[in-house]
Order: sequence, then C-alpha cells, then structure tokens
Amino acid sequence: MSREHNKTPEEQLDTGRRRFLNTAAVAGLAGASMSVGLSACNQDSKSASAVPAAAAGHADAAHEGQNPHLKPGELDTYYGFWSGGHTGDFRVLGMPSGRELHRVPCFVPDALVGWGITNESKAVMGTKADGSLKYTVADTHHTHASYKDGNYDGRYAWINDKINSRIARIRLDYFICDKITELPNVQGFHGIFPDKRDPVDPAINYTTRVFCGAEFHVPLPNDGRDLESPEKYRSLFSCVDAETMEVRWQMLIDGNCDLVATSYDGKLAATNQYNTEGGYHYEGMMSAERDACLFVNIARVEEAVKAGKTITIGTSKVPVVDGTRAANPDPKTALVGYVSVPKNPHGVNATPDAKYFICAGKLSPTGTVIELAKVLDWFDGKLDDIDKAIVAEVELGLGPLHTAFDGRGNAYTTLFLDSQIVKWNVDAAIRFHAGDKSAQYVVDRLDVTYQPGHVNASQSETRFADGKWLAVGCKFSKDRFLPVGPLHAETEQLVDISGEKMKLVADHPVRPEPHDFIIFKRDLLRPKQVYDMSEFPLAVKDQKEAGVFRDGKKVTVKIASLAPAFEPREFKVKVGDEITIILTNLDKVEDLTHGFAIPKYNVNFIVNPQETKSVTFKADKPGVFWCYCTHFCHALHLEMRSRMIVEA
Ligand code: CUK
Ligand code: CUA
Ligand code: CA
Repeated sequence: MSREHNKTPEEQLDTGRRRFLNTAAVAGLAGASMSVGLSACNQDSKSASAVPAAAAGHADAAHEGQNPHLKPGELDTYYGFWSGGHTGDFRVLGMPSGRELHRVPCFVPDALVGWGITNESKAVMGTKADGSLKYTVADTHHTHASYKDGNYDGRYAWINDKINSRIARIRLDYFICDKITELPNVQGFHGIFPDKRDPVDPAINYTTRVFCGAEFHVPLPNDGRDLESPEKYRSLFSCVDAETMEVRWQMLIDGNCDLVATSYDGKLAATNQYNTEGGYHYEGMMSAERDACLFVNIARVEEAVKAGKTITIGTSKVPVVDGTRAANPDPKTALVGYVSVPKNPHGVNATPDAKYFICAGKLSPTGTVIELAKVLDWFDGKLDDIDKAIVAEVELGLGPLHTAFDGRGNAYTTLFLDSQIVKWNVDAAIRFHAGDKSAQYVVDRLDVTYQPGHVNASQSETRFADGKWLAVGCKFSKDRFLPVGPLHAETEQLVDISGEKMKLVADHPVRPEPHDFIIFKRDLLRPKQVYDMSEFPLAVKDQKEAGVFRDGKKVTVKIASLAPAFEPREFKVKVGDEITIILTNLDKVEDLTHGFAIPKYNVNFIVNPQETKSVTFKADKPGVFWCYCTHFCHALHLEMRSRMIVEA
C-alpha cells in the first residue's frame, strides 16, 4: 500500500474513478472488489499491514506506541462489550489484551449457567403456553451502555436481537440479563442507542430511553393482510423506557431504519436509512442515488404522544405517532427531518465533541458530516433546507461502514471493500467541503484483514474519547489463523491509535460473528462478586429451611448448598409429581460457585455465592438419580452430591 502524504487530496483518495455510477456498476464493482479482497490471502506477508509503522519509516517512527500484551496477573485497563452476532450472546472482553472474560446469556439458552433451564431465566426469556421457550435463536448486533454526564455510568447495557425484534437489558452490577422486551409490529430490529440526556429537563443528564430502529418493512399489522402489496409495507422507529423496559412509543416513518445515534443534549436521535425506496429486492433498495438520515425531535414526539396524536396498530397498545414526510410539512412543528445522504448509508455515529453525526456511504465512497446545531436551526425555522446541515460530504474509499473517534478531531472509518481503515480529520473535511481544496483531510490508511465491519475506539462513544486503542471487527479471516474446516473464525484486530499513524498490534480469532462493540475504562464499572440474598424471594436462607414440601402432586424441594454438601443429602418423590427444586448457594466466598445437575432429567444450572435459582419438571421415570455439583468448587467437589429417589 502506498503512503500518500504528498499527493493532492484528490490523488490521495483516488476514489472518483471508482465512484458507483448506477445500480449495475454497484453490483459489478462490489463483486470485483470482493474478489480482490478474497485473493489478498495469497499475498506474502510483506503487505503493508504486516509492517509495523515504525519499521516502515513513518514520520512518527519515534512514537513508541503502546503494548497490548499483559504479563501474567496483570489486569486489563478497559472493558469491552461485544455483540456475538447469530450466536445470540453478549460478550465481555478485557482490553487491550482482547481476552474474553465472560458471556452474559440473554436471548438464547446457555448450558453453563442454566439459562433457559431455570424458572427465573425462562421468565426473562419468555415462554409459550406449554412452558417451553418462545424463542431459542437470536442475532445480536449492537450493544450500548447507559450514560451519565456524557460518560458510561455502569448501570445497564442493552443489546438487540435482530431475528425476533427483542431488546435485552444487562444489569452491570451482576452482569446478568434482567429484562427482555419484544417490539411490536416490527421486523429486522437493528440499530439501538440509549439517550444521554432528557430533551426537556436538562437536570436529567443520564439515560432514560433507548431508541430502536427497524430495518425491514412489514404489513401493519402483520396478520395476513397486504401479503402481496409490498408498497404498503412500513417500518417503525421505537422508544423503550430504560427503567421499565416498556415500549413508550413508536413512530411510523417513510423508508426504513438501520443504525441509531443520539445527541449529547438529548434533543435528537437519528437513524440512517438505506431503503428510502421501499424496495423489496436489493436492486430496488439501491435504485436511488441518495437515501437519508432521519432526525427525530424527541421533545416534539413526546408532546404529540401526550396530546394523544397517536394511533395503535393491531393488538399492540403502544401509541404510534406519524413521522412520515406527508404528515410533517412544516419544520416548525415537524416531528422529524430527513437529511439526504448518498446511496445506502450504513452507520451513523456521534462525534465526541457533540457537534456532528457522521453517516458512512456503503455504496457511495463518501462520509457525510451533519452539524446538529443546524438540524436544530431547521426545526426552529431558521434554516430553509435541512440538507444545509450537511457540512461535509467527502470521499473516503470504497464501502465505508462505521466510524470511531479519538477525541483529537479524527474519525476512523472502516472501508469494507478496500479492507482498510481510513483515519480522517473532521475539521479538515469540513474545510475541504467548503472549498479549501488544499485541506488534507485523510491522515492515514491501514490495511486490515479482511473486509472490516464495525470499528470502535476506547471511550469513542462518550465525551471522553481518549484516542488510545481501536478495535476492528473483520468479517473474513481467511489465512490469518490455523484452518479448522470450512467455517473460519472472524478476525478482531487491535490498533494503537495513540500516534499519528495507526499501528496494527494484534489479531484475535473470535467465534462468528461479532458486530458492534464498545470499549471503556475499567473504573466506570463496579461489579459485585457476591449476590445480595434479599434479591431472591425464594431464597433458602438456612440449611434448616431445606427439605421436601408436598402439596398434592406438587412437590417443592428446597436445597441449600454449602461446600462440599447439598442439604438435604437425599429426597424422595413419586412418578407423576411436578417437582420444583429451589437451590440457594449459602457460600459467601467470592468465586465459590456450585452447579446442580440431574442425570436423565436434562437439568443443569449454577448458583453463584448467595444466589437462588429454581427449576420445575415432571418426575416421569423411577429410579435413583445422583444430583451432582458440576462446577469445581472444593477438594470434595466430586463428593458433593444429593440423591433424588423417584418411587414408582
Ligand atoms: S451492522 Cu454488522 S457490520 Cu448489524 Cu452494525 Cu455494520
Ligand atoms: Cu460444589 Cu463443585
Ligand atoms: Ca437505497
């Protein structure tokens, strides 16, 4: 890769010739570029990305850089929250080491903790009339945490399930999912972002809402009507209450939603739209040269909801406001404004200086910078055309998707087709767009391997972006790791962004396939390591409370665990009984977790210190079943058992 410091901005980018001109060219070029990427695995290791910046003799060769490798016993300085993609999970990493520390089960069953087995987890996940799980698949893309004063406050994180339109909340004191809400009347729930301040009461400088974008158009309601009339399919933008997790309101919009961003003043939320055409095949979704970024005036929407200017759809009771263009002709009263952006934009990201939202072009090689003050001017009737809020639309490279920030005025955008990250200066881009053709906005380019999707930097989505580390989620690993059959790991790459030049410092294989993630300082979290027993109404508080309690055919077995024994040591039930086992771990010692498995009854779950869980099942076969501890806890771990005797 040539370093392009001395070229004119036009030359350094050289993307004009590759600009997509029409639908056919897009399809053709996307295919061509992809095959270039795929053939890159045959290049020898002297490709630019393999050469450390310092060794390559760059201007800042003297910059020492940071070391991502920790010595044994050393702790990471950042947490990372990662979506797991269609594994359906939420992952916690230590950064910069990239070590995976935990997976928090939420949407899909998890055999380790018994998520989807215990009564408590089933209640969070949702069940059908017969008590079985409503869903067992999920596709998580975006995870974000709650804010206070422009930074994370360590209360909650949220994550989306695109398949079944669910939003899960993770409590960050115990790293557990405590609520899941299914959004009504939407499909393809993709983007998600918490607000950062209340638009009306500025004293509420923390998260109280989470906004959710729905990607796919569906008939409203989707009950069998309008099946063959795709022109009638619609998409909704939703607002979920951060505390109750109820859907506060939804908004009918023109076009679709993709990702979501929120402003630091709480006044605006936005979603990028790639299917303003309402197409239902890809050709239709990319037929227009420009799509949009939809801006929502939160205070006005909530006024309209309060004033009852709403409808409901189907069986849902959620109030729905009208955010279509036709219903919002006057900016001074409009609930929404549609800013035009080039062809099929993908991400939308808020700059840490709180001034701009940046939309990446995906099918256009451009990044669009939208000034929020000007969007507000338009809502106030002081700007005649909302597109005048666009303060830069500059060429970045092929297939721009997502953007991160370093807090020093630079943006880092992934270029999916170019397999690169481009570092660019936002102010210089604005000057360039305003006519200063000498403005050098591209600062650096880094080859990544291969086809990057999301990118994020330490503290990037807060007011406190610190410009230290950048991680990039590459969608193809190809030759980067030992082959393990046809399915490849994805490559998560770590980049040192503390200097002028980006420096690739580590590759990590990850199980497919993470999308978005956030990285933040470790002192923003204060996780608890022993449960508070008062959180559990069913707790068996003492070994003396343990025992078998029969009520007709319903039998409750209360069990207490205290290493290395379960109390009671054995219990008798009868075939045909409905058994509920309630187990409390009385151990108070940090890291002293027990498991509880019942052979042939498909039961296994863990109880952490001072935690209580329960399971309910039918005794359908007689015999002796050794309930044993599955989680290594004690020198007598193997001996830690209880005997379930089922009489015929
Ligand atoms: S999307 Cu996956 S790379 Cu779901 Cu955030 Cu862009
Ligand atoms: Cu208790 Cu192992
Ligand atoms: Ca489009």
